[in-house]
Amino acid sequence: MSHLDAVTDHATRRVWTAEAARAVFDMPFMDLLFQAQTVHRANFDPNRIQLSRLLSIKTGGCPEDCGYCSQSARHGSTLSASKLLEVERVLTEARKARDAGATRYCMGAAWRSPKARDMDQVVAMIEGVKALGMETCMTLGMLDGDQARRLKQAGLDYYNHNIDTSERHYANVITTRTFADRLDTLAHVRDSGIKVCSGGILGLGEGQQDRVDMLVTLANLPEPPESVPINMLIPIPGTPLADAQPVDPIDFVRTIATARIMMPTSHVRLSAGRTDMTDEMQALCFLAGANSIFVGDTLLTADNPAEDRDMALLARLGMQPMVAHEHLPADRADDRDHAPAPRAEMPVPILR
Ligand code: SAM
Ligand code: DTB
Ligand code: SF4
Repeated sequence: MSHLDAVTDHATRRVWTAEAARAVFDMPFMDLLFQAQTVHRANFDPNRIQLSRLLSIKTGGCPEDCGYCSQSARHGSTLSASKLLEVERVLTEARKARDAGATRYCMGAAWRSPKARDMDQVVAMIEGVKALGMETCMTLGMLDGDQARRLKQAGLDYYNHNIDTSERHYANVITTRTFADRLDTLAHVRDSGIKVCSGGILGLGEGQQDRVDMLVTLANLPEPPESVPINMLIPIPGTPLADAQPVDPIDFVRTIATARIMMPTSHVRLSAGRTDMTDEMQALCFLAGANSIFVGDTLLTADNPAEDRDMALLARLGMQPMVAHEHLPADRADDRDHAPAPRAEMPVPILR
């Protein structure tokens, strides 16, 4: 995309009101899915999916009190804390993930924010994983501007930092930092030139409007995130949300579809919680516009579907993995081994 295109795109981009977003979320389910799939096809090949792999590079002992998390030292979860992994160990794991078909390697640390003494090791991990030909992503907690620039210099492609829920509901889930802190880090990441990965979790005791408002915040950022992970809470024994009310699967699919319509060119990732979803629910999420998943038996600390089960599902659905750096619609102009997706007009739902 040229600079002029970027400016035009920004100038013409729709600013979402909570009311307009809620009207999308509340559409009859069939209209919502049809519209989401149409927007999806206008921007992506609907039969391709981006595969990311996660590794916890520093597990447990986190000083934050996120009510959903196994890694907070403030809850009664049984997880024991470990030190930052050696670079070689990370690269061995990344090589295995690449050989199994993952194109993006996401490294997560249970930190409030990275310490100065850890930065050299983190930088070496980014450089090493990049040298394997994979896209790199990190999620290390809050960053200041200098830290974001350092990670960018090392070659980091994406930084994951979720807003998790609406501003209204945030303090019911996390008290050791604010929603505004999250937005500050996202601004540092964006300003440094690293691509933004930001989304949230459903099942934190939020209402329908909180789900919609979370998407409004993401879609109305100065630039929407390139990646939007939508997680379904994995209830962790010992955490305050261990017994939270499960999410209605239809509401989960509605949230994915609304994210697709509001952020047409972003990758929407069907993230945590897939072990508790049927194949049919996952297929509905893909129909609603999700086009990325985490593969591999473990997320950070919790289970993910077995790799052979995922590959069988993708094969049954006729879905092909994307290649590394195939993430923005503009990329599709490149000579790829697939035909470009047809451009479709936005349908007008007929309401009687
Ligand atoms: N410490 C860093 C931070 O919070 O930004 C990075 C790691 S943190 C585990 C990454 C994200 O995983 C969280 O923001 C949250 O959205 C998601 N997550 C954590 N625990 C989860 C759970 N039990 N179920 C679903 N998603 C979860
Ligand atoms: C995201 O939105 N989900 C991933 C990734 N970003 C870092 C993490 C999911 C964590 C699930 C719980 C666990 O494994 O502990
Ligand atoms: Fe720490 Fe991140 Fe877990 Fe919150 S989500 S407790 S910041 S590891």
